[in-house]
Amino acid sequence: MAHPAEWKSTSCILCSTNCGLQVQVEDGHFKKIKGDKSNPRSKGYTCEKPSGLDHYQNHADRLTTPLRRSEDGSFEAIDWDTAIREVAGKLARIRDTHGGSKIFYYGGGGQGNHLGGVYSGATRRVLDMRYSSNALAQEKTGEFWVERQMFGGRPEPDFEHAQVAVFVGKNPWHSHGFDRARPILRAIAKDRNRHMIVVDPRRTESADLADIFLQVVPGTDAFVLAAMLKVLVEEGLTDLDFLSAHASDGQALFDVLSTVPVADYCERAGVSEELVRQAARLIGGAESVSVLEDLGVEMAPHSTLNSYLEKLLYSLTGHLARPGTMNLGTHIGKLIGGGKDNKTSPVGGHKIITGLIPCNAIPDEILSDHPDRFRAMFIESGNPVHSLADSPRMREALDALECVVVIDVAMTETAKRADYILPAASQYEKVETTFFGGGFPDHTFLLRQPLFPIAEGTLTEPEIHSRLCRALGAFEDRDLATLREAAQESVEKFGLAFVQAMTGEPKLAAIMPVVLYETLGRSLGEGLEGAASVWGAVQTLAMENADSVRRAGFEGEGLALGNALFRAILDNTNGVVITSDPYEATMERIRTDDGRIELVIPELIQELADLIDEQPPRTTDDYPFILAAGERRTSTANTIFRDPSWRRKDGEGAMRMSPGDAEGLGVETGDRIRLTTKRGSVEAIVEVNDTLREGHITIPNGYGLEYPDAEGTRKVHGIPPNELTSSEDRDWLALTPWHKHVRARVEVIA
Ligand SMILES: Nc1nc2c(c(=O)[nH]1)N[C@H]1C(S)=C(S)[C@@H](COP(=O)(O)OP(=O)(O)OC[C@H]3O[C@@H](n4cnc5c(=O)[nH]c(N)nc54)[C@H](O)[C@@H]3O)O[C@H]1N2
Ligand SMILES: Nc1nc2c(c(=O)[nH]1)N[C@H]1C(S)=C(S)[C@@H](COP(=O)(O)OP(=O)(O)OC[C@H]3O[C@@H](n4cnc5c(=O)[nH]c(N)nc54)[C@H](O)[C@@H]3O)O[C@H]1N2
Ligand code: SF4
Ligand SMILES: [Mo]
Repeated sequence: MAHPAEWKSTSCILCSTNCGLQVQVEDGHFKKIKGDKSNPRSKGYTCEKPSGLDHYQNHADRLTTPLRRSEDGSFEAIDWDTAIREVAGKLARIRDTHGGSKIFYYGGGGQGNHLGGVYSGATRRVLDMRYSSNALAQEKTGEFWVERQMFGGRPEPDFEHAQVAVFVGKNPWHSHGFDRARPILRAIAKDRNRHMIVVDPRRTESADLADIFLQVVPGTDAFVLAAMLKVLVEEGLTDLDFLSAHASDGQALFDVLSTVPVADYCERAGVSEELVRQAARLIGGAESVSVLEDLGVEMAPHSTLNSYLEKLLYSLTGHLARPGTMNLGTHIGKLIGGGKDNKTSPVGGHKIITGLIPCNAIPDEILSDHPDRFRAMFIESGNPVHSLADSPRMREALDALECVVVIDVAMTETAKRADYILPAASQYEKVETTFFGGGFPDHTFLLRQPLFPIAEGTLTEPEIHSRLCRALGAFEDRDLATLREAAQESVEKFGLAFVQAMTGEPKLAAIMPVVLYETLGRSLGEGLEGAASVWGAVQTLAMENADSVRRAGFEGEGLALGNALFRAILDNTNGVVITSDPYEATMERIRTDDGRIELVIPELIQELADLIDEQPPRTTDDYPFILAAGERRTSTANTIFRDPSWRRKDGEGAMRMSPGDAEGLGVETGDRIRLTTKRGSVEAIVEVNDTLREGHITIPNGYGLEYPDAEGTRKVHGIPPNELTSSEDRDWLALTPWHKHVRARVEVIA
């Protein structure tokens, strides 16, 4: 008789919110998946997508052995010892000949796996790899740059309590981006005292719930946002008391805003001036406002300027540091490099923001005869050939490198170009977590524990990095004896010994995450070794935010406080509140030079002033459409699912087009068309869709992966969006690609 399977806690890995899940597993498969009501963040909520998670855990493209490229270009299976020895040898040779800065690191995590990136820190130090990047540097670095200047931190919205919710180029119904998005959107829509404003060229599922929907001409958000800010100033809706108490002198900004022609800018953006004024009045008059921007304005013209104007909406109206407004919370772990934003890329001289080289610059930093060009690339948990702009050029760049090493779970478009592929255990076969958005006033954290045994032939990232560091001569077992002994005794003993080692032994300090893994990690129990770096992260958190940690109910001084937190994280597999803050903490966390919100960013004020000379739209006779290349839909989850059979509908990923445009071309839903940009041309299937403006077309993200079909023939399923994009259409400051704004042509296939 079968006994009832056990429910285990974990979380979804398909988007940044990482909703809590309860699952049953059997024979290496997910059997049942449901929302976890005891998860403090998601409280039982999930969307429709995690039901497909077995397609991530089990699929035909899982890697099961290290692979090495042979002379004839094919891959041959090699054992782990050979793989580690050769990878370490090759990369060390490049470091010793040309310098470690010529080895470029990319990736480090997806939506729900950020520990691999932490452990890579050790390998990077040993190889002296100075430059790195990841997908954030093709979406969020412009926003980060603005936030650093204005606040010295990253304010997060509180839509659960906001009276007015504003979404700019963001469709939370499908893309989420905050906990329990759909119930919260519905609650706002139902409540007559609460309001939603959506700025989007498409009448999205979120826009359908909005009180004010500004259906902008694609790429004109800067005009709309400038007009709203002008109305706020003109109609006396800014919060002068707040500004005089907390903000810098904004005269240079107000001078430019005073010249904004509201009616004219609304006309250029294709929206009603009256609606724009109403939206500004709602924001100015509300008790609380939260605002969220995303790819619709970041991957479009005036990307960084849009981020600045969006942040001015809530800053000028004083919507910070209260429930329902924008707040600055605590952070655990690191997704971005530290340091000041004053470095530039070695070849192109492009701004490195939050430690990340702009993704759009990567090919140019390789395909050059500049002495400082990158000569090797170490890629981990990222698929840049598929996900960065201009896939053909990215392939060319990878092929030009002396050595490409990829750590992944799957044979991806990127792995296919590698010299060595190191297969990783899946995200449900090891301890993992996300460092994305923790929440305010309560910051929750969930450490996922393994659900399945590690797949045969694979290793976890901490183990891979540890072996690489060892092969590179960074440590030997005898260096770790004292720490291992201490760890066997207790976490407390270990903590003291570790602090001593980190201050007294620079050799070990350089590879801190791997030392943690090899010492504390080995004492945590089988399968939990990778949790060791979380101990380091919580100690940092507890040191920097002791009061916040205590308010969450933890006790102790110094290391003891962090140890208490670490234990709670190991014990509470459905998540735990790690810090708790009063709203005043937000103002104290503003880390600009003078502790005041900086209203003036000179580079962007100039761009704002220059808008006056720009006449949208940006289409041409050859390319009369604006294509948004990479729309989030119910059938997309980046490239986390490779097996196309996870999709219940929209199998090919249709190109959406307005009824008017379809009629003009004489096409109907299901017809095939040819979609062409200056960079590439693909066939697509049409979906006539009345949520689009005329002249605007969209294709989904995450499609176009190669995967065996029913007969076992490898085939590309749907459109790989970046065969159509180019890396030169981009923001001047952060180099963010304009994926939502690709000029295109559509032709009927006879
Ligand atoms: N289902 C699903 N959810 C996901 C993901 C996924 O792949 N699938 N990916 C996750 C990731 S990595 C991210 S970064 C987020 C992204 O989340 P979002 O940014 O919300 O997703 P998108 O659909 O790419 O773009 C948002 C909106 O921008 C609009 N837009 C296009 N052009 C313009 C414009 O010129 N102006 C304005 N104002 N809007 C415009 C689009 O119509 C769309 O509704 O989603 C996350 N969530
Ligand atoms: N044209 C266009 N391009 C876009 C977008 C768009 O809207 N339009 N969106 C962009 C955005 S916002 C983002 S965030 C990127 C996302 O693009 P990527 O950063 O490339 O991210 P993912 O698709 O999440 O893929 C991450 C990789 O991690 C691998 N992986 C999964 N689990 C593990 C694991 O446990 N260990 C290891 N080592 N690897 C693992 C997967 O197989 C996959 O290869 O795409 C971007 N590309
Ligand atoms: S909202 Fe995101 S994290 Fe939550 S269940 Fe859906 S895909 Fe998973
Ligand atoms: Mo993203």
